[in-house]
Amino acid sequence: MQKSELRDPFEKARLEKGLGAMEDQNDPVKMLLRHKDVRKTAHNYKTFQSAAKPGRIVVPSEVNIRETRQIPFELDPPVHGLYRKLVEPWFKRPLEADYIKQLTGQINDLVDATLNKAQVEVIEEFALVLQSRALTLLLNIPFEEAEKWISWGTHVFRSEDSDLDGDKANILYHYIDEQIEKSIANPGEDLYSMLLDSEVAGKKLTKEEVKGVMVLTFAGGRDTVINAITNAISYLSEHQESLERFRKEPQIINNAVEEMIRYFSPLTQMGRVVTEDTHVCEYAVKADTRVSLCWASANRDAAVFENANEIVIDRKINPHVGFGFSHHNCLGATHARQIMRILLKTMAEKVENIEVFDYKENIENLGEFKRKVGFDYLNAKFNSLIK
Ligand code: EMZ
Repeated sequence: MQKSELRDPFEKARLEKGLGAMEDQNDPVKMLLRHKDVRKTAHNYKTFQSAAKPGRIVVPSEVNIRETRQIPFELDPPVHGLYRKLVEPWFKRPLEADYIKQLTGQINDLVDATLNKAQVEVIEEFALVLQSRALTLLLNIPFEEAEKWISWGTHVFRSEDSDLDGDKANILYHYIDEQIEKSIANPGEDLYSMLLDSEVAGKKLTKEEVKGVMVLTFAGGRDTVINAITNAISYLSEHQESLERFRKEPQIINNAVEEMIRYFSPLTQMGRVVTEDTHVCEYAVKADTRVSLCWASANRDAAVFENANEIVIDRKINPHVGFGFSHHNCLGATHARQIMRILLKTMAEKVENIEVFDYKENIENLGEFKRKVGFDYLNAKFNSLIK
């Protein structure tokens, strides 16, 4: 078994029933496993809603540690569209030349500082640092602020002993409240100030709504981006030839990023709350229960992907749902894609190979399934191309 392999635990259930099941804090989840069903259900926001009690569509549910509604993620159309339209241009800034230049600079510096170090713990010393620094660009705030976020660790709601750590969540909520007050007192060019200055349907956003966008921005792109980076490093450690290919054929890097997102599926699933008695895959589901759209399973569906359990580094047709699907597709995807593209390019330019010394897999317990989503730690050395 290769250490970079992410096995597909859903195959049998996907083929036989199309459905899986898991318990979660007395609010069970029926998991949709087929690509077709996941996409169809993502479209049907009337029967499968996101605008339920804040935290309930997340698996594991965050209802006990969060009251703030994440926006636009926990809204349904048509209201969802009004907020999405407001934030969308901001979250497309990663396409701008200056943003790319700054992100490239950050990633170059970090890879340079990591090259030839005897040992690097890839999550804490590389992926978390990269994610946090890049987030300063997305928020358009000073680079130094990243130090604070790095000190929070890899997940804003999870700690080593608990999947749902209320104390940890409070650190983030207080921090965001403080930043909102600072931006009110002293508006700038940052995301907080832009939101505070915006209107939806002729009304200024409330502080609670601004907080909702900010909590999503901090929480949604943290462990997901960290998993994507760490899994990519692990993959490259076993596929030196891919680094070589990126050097010779940089045009395949964009395909490689999509393929990695498909294969890694950094976010396993996302829930919906059922609004009326209905059926999924011929099984009855009751109103006010939960289903989930299991992106990780859909992304290995052999009905859609040839050689679904392999990374085909230049895969051309790739309708993956790693960034979700339909109107809720990932708001941060443009930023995440740029991080991954620049990372692969920079690694190819500077790194000959990666040695992994030891590692521990991060396994999610999902009822009948166990899924590796990344690592708890990964100790490695990046050997430089130019000696
Ligand atoms: C939520 C979620 C969003 C949730 C796209 O995913 O990501 C999770 O990591 C957070 O815990 O609150 O933001």
